[in-house]
Amino acid sequence: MSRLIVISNRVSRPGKSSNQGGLAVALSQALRESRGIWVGWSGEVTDHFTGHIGFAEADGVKTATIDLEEQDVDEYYNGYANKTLWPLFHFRIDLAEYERDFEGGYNRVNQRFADCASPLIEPEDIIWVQDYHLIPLGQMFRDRGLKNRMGFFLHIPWPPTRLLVSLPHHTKLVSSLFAYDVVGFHTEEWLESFRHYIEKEMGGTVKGDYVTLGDRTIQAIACPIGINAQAFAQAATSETAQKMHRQVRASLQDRALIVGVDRLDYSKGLEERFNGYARFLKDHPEYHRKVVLAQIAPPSRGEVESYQQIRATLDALAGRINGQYSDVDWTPIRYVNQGYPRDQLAGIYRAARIGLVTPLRDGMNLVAKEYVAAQDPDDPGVLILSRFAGAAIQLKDALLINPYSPEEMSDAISRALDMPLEKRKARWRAMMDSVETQDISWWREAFTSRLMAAQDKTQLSEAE
Ligand code: GDG
Repeated sequence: MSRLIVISNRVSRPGKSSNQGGLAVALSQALRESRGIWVGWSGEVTDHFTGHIGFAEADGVKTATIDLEEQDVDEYYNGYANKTLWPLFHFRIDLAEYERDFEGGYNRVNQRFADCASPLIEPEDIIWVQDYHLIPLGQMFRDRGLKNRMGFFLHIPWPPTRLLVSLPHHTKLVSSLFAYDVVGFHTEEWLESFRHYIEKEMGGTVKGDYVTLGDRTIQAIACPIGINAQAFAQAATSETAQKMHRQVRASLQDRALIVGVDRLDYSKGLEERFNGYARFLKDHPEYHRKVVLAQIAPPSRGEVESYQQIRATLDALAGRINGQYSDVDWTPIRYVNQGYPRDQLAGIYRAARIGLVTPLRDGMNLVAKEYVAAQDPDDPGVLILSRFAGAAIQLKDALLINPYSPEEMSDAISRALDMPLEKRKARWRAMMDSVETQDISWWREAFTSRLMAAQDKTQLSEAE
């Protein structure tokens, strides 16, 4: 069995299993079984970059991490990754900042990853690079003579060509993807945009899954990420979850709970969600005092200005809506800027009659799937989901809405609250089937099996 080498911006600390995200769990299993290594930034900042690698092992998973300099973090992580690529890839060119220093820092840190990881890699290893922080890394490995099978997975959307061309040196960045053997996206829509760019902007060709640019042919595929559905469903009935469930229900006094859970990010459509909910309160006075929206939004990327702005906007908006509609014994929005451990979160999902997931643009969105997995099969809640989340392709039995329309959001909320049990069950069953079938192990297998098979074709063309 080939060793799997996973490389991502951050490495999830092994061992904290109950709090680990699905991705960490899925990758950990494959890493453990293949005796592989997970390589990434430690999250630590050092005065001078030395290239020192910190090795650790927990639960049978080996990790190799490097520390970065403050300038690296500013230019690569806060800069190019989160001020340039993140907004651009979420269709927000109005928020994207194009600074030469960011691009320079991004390339420098990718070179640092390449320098540190290359000596750890053996010829038979399979390399799997994760996400927009490390797009050019594969090319840098090839420049260092690595011939391994290499895959890349993009966890965020791929933007339309007309937006992508606003990025300085976009052709250089995109061509570097041709160093990989397999490049994966969550949905056909993102894959289509990628192919469009290659054909129209670069004169490449597409034949089925094969995309050719110059003398390189790679496979570009859609491979939707899932969650560990079984584990999540179990978490929702754990003792911790039940306790949380009871606590939340007791605080509601028979009111219906609507829940939102998102990193505090402008792509998640929180402002539009609050406005849609306000519209619901305006349109449906009969529901006053009968519903509560709990929005859990742990702050993220607080060093980036656009995140400080969205936070200030939401503070003001939640205050305004609560000011307008609250009573001394009822507050329509509970806006919470803290995170909860996974089991507690699962209990909150299960207590909620509606899961309100309304990103303006999202590669996939795992919260939608977690909400489904956490429901009580005998009395499931209703998922309201943005059409612009990758997850909408699979979760067709959610109430799909345009998150920019407060009216659609208002109508969907009242429809969900009025939905009879049998209809809720039927919709939930269909969604749960999809969440269970295309779960996180399915995703990992689907991608890595493509990557393993990719070698055959390379060998063939070398032999020809
Ligand atoms: C990127 C893409 C794609 C959130 N608050 C708490 C908490 N979370 C967990 C959720 C969920 C995860 O964070 C968020 O995942 P999403 O998929 O919703 O969004 P991103 O963070 O933007 O992820 C996205 C994903 O990558 C995977 O490819 O789906 O489109 O943007 O798992 O549960 N977890 C806990 N407490 C919290 O308060 N424990």
